[in-house]
Amino acid sequence: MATRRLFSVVTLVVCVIMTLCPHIFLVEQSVHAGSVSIILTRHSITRTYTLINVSEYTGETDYERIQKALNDSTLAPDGAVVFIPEGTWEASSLKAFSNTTILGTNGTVLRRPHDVTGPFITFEAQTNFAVLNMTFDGQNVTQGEGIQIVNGTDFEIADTVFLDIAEHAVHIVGESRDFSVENNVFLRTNVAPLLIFGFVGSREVSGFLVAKNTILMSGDNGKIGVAFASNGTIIDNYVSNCSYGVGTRCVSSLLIKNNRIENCTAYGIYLGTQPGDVGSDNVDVADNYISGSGVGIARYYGTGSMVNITVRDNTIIDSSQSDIYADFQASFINNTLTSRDKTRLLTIPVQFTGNVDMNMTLIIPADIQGDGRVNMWDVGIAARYFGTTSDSANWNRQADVIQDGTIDMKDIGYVSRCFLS
Ligand SMILES: [Ca+2]
Repeated sequence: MATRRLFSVVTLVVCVIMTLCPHIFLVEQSVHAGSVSIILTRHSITRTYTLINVSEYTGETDYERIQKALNDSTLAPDGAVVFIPEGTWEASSLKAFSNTTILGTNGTVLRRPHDVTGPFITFEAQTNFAVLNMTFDGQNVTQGEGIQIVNGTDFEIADTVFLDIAEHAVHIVGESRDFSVENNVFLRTNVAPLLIFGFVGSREVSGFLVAKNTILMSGDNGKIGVAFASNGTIIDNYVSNCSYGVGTRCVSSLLIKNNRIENCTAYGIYLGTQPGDVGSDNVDVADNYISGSGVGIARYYGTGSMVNITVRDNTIIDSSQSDIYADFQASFINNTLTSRDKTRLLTIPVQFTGNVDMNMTLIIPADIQGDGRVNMWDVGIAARYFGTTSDSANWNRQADVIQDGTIDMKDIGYVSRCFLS
């Protein structure tokens, strides 16, 4: 009880409702009379949290007031909700702790002081925490990060707005596990605004959900980035007018599904691996809509192994260069693309079937002759141009099925395999 008097706080009961959905949803934004309702679905038990209202703390700066409240959260017997009321608070470089939910209301703005570059909030080696319903205004301070989480477990970033943050608005690194980043808005946030990054050479970040986020107008390396990570889902996000939609490096057991990616200048989705990486495996890219990219989907960089990669049921259209730039082995199945001309096979895919252009005509790269089938005629044409290059006077671009500028055994091999299969 002495602890509670110290806080000058209200004890409240947080309703916990079990569902299969592993997220927290804020269902009521007002905090008054000791009642806050949070449906906390990551846990299956009812918990009593201590409410700590930052407005009850004094200090010379907003930073001091908020940090005092966060420090007191460590004394709460069963965890705390640190509530930051409506208004603009100038604070950055805050440290936050386990068993703490930082909760704003509509109109709670945390604004970075112009001369401070540290992350707004850092959680380091903490567990069971959340940031909900906040707005972070980075004021474009160079190198300023948003929320930085190092080796965190069991946490949630949701219903939060990130504005004008120079780099890594949400930065989750190290061995972080079991978390979700959901229903946030990122506006003019550059340099990988939503970045999940484990240790180079391993995949220690694991067990994550990135869902229903919106990332807009982030033209300097703006993207959802996931690297050295495993067992994750990136679903139902909207990325528009950024550099990339979703970028990955060295991932395992990742589902990239039902995202809408529009007008990203470089790549809609890339699956990079670079020397020294352990490569990527078991990546399922499904049901995404990618429009107006430079390149719709590609490896983009690296030579690490890629195993069991599937690109299926996506709509990838109106890319300025290629919708599919297949510089990696994968199964490309049932995708809708702009046209065959926007389909570039740079290596032999495991499978390329059921893909159609916008007229619903099957795209069959091995059909050199163009009669809708792959047969001996196509093998014959490839053989006739064997050894020619794009510099040759009699160059036949259609016969360069594996589009590397040379008609060689790769082309004949691929056409033969399509013919025989
Ligand atoms: Ca070729």
